[in-house]
Amino acid sequence: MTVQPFISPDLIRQRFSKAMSDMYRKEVPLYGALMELVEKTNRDVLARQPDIARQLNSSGEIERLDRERHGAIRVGTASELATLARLFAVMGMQPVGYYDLTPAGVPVHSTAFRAVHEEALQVSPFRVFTSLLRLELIEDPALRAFAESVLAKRSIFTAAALQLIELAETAGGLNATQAEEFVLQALETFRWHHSATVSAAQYQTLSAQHRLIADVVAFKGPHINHLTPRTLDIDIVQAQMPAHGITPKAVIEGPPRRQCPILLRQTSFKALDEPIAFTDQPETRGSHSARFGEIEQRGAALTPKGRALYDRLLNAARDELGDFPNEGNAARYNALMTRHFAEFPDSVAGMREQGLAYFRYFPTAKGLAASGLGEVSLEDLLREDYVKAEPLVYEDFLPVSAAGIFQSNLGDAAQAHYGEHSNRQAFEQALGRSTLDELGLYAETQQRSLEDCEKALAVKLI
Ligand code: OOG
Ligand code: NI
Repeated sequence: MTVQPFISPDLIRQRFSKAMSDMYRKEVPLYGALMELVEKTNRDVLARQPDIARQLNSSGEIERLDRERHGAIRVGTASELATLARLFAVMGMQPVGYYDLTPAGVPVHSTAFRAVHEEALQVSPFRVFTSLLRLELIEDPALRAFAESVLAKRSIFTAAALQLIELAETAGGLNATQAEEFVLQALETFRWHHSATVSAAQYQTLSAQHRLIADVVAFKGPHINHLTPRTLDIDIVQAQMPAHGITPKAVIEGPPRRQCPILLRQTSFKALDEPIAFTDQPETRGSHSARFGEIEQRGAALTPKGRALYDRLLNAARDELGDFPNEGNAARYNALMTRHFAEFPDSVAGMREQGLAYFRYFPTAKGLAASGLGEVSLEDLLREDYVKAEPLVYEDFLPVSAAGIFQSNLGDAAQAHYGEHSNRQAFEQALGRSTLDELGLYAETQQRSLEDCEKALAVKLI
């Protein structure tokens, strides 16, 4: 008998991402409509703007664009989160970043599971924004105890998924047959369930405390609540959504429209009411809104200096607005954002010279043809057109934007005030490991690209 070799975790992730997309398309028909709109917009942008096409070609991003998705889930207990971390690790995904959503009145804290190396991201950039409910923020002790007891009874993983996770850990990987089974089993955790695990009255009590609490506690598993494609022009998609029967939220989250996109811009459309059956009323159908649609446009990853500037300008615009952005003040918000962000250089050269963004450096044909340059500076190589700089794409999320997405999909009634805030330590304890610092990952990718240039051009950077 021949022994099957291990299959790369990156390929398992690629297959899982495809399986997730197929499942979601079946579960949420509007997702299919949104995907078509995004694909058409991306084709149009590439045809109309050769600069963007050229940049995506030279960074290799063009190959991952159509596969690019992020999903989101919410879990209820530390042990669910810790097992998820192990499940994602089988697919080469690690927890990156810590996001505290309590300042926005959402009782969760979160991380993003994703691949961390540029080569792995190239195979599959699939990522999952994963939130842990903070039951300690429920003030009523009886309700908290009830939520804990409901969560304690459920198992969100299939027995086979747990076995395959353990096998991958002990053996060091999965072969093709095992990986195929793993994808099927892992998918079950993210599936939508029409039947709730609580009675109608219990659901109402949980929901009255916070709609998000009902969403996490009242179901068998952490259904994927959205799956987001990446567009090259979010303003076009936002403008065209109504004509496709989709009503987007009032404002696009993140930075304003720019020549050189930075970080992440996102918009979403409301969760649909879905029929559900409660334990005491299997026939009478209740309704619950969990799932929504979202699209995103990604731009350059910012350095600590660039991020500080982004945060300052965003806060200044929001302070001046004096309220959460909504339908009534959307036009004023957009104008304020544009005015404040005029201070943020909007060119590759400007962002590079001021150290605001991370870049990847690529040798040019001209550089490869030149030889014997010896010791040179990066500035010299750029000036001579021996290397070129492409902004490194932002792979993560933004806390203020995520809060806006949560709020618009849960409804305004979902806002609450929590005295207790950020608790990364408790999150990491639940997770069973620490989260990775995204800025360090970008710096490493940038550094590797510089080393590759040194090798390819046989130069020593000084
Ligand atoms: C996650 C909301 C945040 C994003 O892209 O920032 C998010 C959730 O609703 O579970 O998806
Ligand atoms: Ni999202």
